[in-house]
Amino acid sequence: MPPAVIIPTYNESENIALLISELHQFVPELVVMVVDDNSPDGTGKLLDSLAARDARVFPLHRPAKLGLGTAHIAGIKQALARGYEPILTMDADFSHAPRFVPAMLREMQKYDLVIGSRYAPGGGTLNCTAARRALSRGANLFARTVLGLNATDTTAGFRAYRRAVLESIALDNIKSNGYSFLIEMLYQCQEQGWRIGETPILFENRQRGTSKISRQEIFKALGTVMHLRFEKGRLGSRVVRSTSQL
Ligand SMILES: Nc1nc2c(ncn2[C@@H]2O[C@H](COP(=O)(O)OP(=O)(O)O)[C@@H](O)[C@H]2O)c(=O)[nH]1
Ligand SMILES: [Mg+2]
Repeated sequence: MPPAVIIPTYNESENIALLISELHQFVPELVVMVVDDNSPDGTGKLLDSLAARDARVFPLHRPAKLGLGTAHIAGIKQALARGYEPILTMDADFSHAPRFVPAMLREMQKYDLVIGSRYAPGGGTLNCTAARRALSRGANLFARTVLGLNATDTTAGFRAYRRAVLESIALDNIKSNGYSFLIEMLYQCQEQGWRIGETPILFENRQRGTSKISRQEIFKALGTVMHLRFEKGRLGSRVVRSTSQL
């Protein structure tokens, strides 16, 4: 089965067509599953017209903005049902550049989960404000320290998962959204003992469209990390499957 990538979108009409075409330049067989939350800017309609011309494009429409985490889960469930291997996730805004996908796919020969990482040796960020860089660094330090995560980039949405990894996680028990969803998924993968690797990427701030991650989500992420840590302490070494309501 071919690999698939899941891309959540909310108002990404300026980016998505270009991104899909660039992805196919690097990985022609890639199935692109885009989870659109009824974007007011017409991203969903654009996707339907792309899908009519290209069988590798697979739009999933949701009725309203329901959050990044549930968008990932909806996409993952579809990708699992359709048998794709491996299953990648990335953002629509070119912060995760298609040119890094081949290296991530190559690393899947060694790992069960590969993270496109800003903080692995050779990685970095471009055009990000000092505030955003500090926020990302702080969130990573916090998640790594509190949960004992080994990866350097714990909030990155640029990932490649082996199917078996996703099948091992109780997706319906994951309630968190936004950044906390990504931390929670990584935590579950590490707890299950999967081999986790990182490939360096240059993360570029978006040039088109606007960021949708709110300040409120950042605070929720802090709460989720604390909740996961609490559960871990309470359950000892048992695998934690039920998770935060945050
Ligand atoms: N389907 C869906 N996609 C979302 C939602 N929130 C953000 N996204 C998408 O998730 C990706 C990351 O969001 P972005 O605004 O770039 O976050 P930032 O880079 O952290 O500021 C982008 O592709 C967004 O379009 C949502 O509620 N639903
Ligand atoms: Mg972004």
